[in-house]
Amino acid sequence: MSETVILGVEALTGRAEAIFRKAGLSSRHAAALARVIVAGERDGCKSHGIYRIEGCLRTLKAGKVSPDAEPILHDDGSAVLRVAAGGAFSCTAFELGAPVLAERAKRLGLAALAINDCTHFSALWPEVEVLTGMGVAALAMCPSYSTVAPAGGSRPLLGTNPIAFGWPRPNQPPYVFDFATSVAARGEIELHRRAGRALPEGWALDAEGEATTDPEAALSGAMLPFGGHKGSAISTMIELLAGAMIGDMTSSEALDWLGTTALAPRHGELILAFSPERFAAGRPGDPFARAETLFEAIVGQGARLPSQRRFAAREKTMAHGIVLTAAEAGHLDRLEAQGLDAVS
Ligand code: NDP
Ligand code: PYC
Repeated sequence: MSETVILGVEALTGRAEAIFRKAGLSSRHAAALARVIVAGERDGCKSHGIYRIEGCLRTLKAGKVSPDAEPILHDDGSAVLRVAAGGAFSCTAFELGAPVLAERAKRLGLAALAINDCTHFSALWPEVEVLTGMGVAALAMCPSYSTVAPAGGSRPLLGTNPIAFGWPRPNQPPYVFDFATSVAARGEIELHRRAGRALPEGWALDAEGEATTDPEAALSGAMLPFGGHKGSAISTMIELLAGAMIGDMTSSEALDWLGTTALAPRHGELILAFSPERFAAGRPGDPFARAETLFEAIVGQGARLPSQRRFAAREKTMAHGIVLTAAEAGHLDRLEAQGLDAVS
């Protein structure tokens, strides 16, 4: 086998979708899942790319996610929208709620979408990008399952709890950041383990609470929050807003329910959308023009904007295809051929 295999975005999406359909997912869920996973590969975000297919299949096989529940939108006309995901993957629930959320934010200035009872394993930037594409600023967050020690602690309690923000920019890609509130996403630790690479210092503790650079020890120990007490507090806020407040599971409850971190976690998600025009109305200056001044000043110092690397990766893969290693391509072949039998 050659060292690498190159696939177009459409071809890889088709293959991922076929794997999910063969595993029993409805066409709607299979297509939405394939899109978000291939977007990760396309944008050079390996921690939420095709390696996640296996975890999705494991979760399906364990009966911990519905293959076909249809999301249901609950809209009482207020600023608070809900989508009940019915225990299925989150992507279709988001796709159903997003246009209504954007419309409501434009009408009221600010609106929120709570997604309940979903299995959520994906990056958040695909979601905030959809919303910026609809002309609103967006802030998305969700818990995960307990794998991160609070600052000053030594045992898993918080999740890797991602938070993402997007700001629409005229005639160019949006300003987007998206990160785990742990030093790195858990997916990064798993990728280090698979590659036999040591972790950078400061990412994790072992099961005895000692600092470790061994990915195995980190996976059975505790990850650390980014920025010490600051990341720990933001992560706690996410447990409160996107867990307790929306009546869904916190990371610790999600782990109790699932019983393992080998499967994708079930919990809720909170997405806020803002209309910059509505907030700025009657005040001096155009918010979008003022944002551009800020971005230019950042870049003017030689710094880069978040997502700049991702957008560059996207441009490259859209032109030249997605490069998979021989191991990744072989893994995909195996999942395609064996379906749920390929996973334990
Ligand atoms: P990274 O640390 O890789 O990146 C975080 C953000 O910072 C990105 O927007 C990135 O942009 C930006 N960035 C990185 N370096 C710089 C720089 N030098 N200057 C300016 N901006 C920079 O992300 P994480 O490992 O923390 O998270 C990876 C993904 O994991 C996220 O997409 C997150 O949603 C996902 N995740 C999902 C979870 C879930 O439960 N669903 C749980 C935890 C994480 P760029 O991409 O361009 O480098
Ligand atoms: O990478 O930390 C992570 C993660 C947890 C759940 C989905 N992704």
